[in-house]
Amino acid sequence: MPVKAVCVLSGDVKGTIYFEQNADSDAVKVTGEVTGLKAGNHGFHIHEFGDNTNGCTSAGPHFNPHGKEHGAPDASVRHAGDLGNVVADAGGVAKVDITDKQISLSGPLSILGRTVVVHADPDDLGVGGHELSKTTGNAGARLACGVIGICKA
Ligand SMILES: [Cu+2]
Ligand SMILES: [Zn+2]
Repeated sequence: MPVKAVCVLSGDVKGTIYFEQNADSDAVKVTGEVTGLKAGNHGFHIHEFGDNTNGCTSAGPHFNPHGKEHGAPDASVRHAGDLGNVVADAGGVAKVDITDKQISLSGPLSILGRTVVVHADPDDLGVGGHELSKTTGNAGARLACGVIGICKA
């Protein structure tokens, strides 16, 4: 049986993100849609805490169980939560279709109970040369967030 999870993003920017992982697989499939964005790239991460008491701020930093620097999804040095960018079209809609092996829906790398954050700006994937590149990708404000919860398999 696969494990499935869902995250509802709310705010001016909205979306629903689905997560699915087969029992025998180390890959998590991340799909869904985000609307209400400015066209272009927007940082898309798993942040450490499933705490939205003070809005998206209380979700804390990027999920980083290995104590690494921020990076691109395909880089060897990255936070587990670094899923890169989603790309919004001219209508402000970003389709999400990511497969990632550094996150999981069970065990020590589990993202259940953590938060998805969509940012105002592009994630520079750690190579932008900004003082924030190696921690946040300089992705700017947190436009929308939501806690990742278990859903019916
Ligand atoms: Cu983020
Ligand atoms: Zn990161």
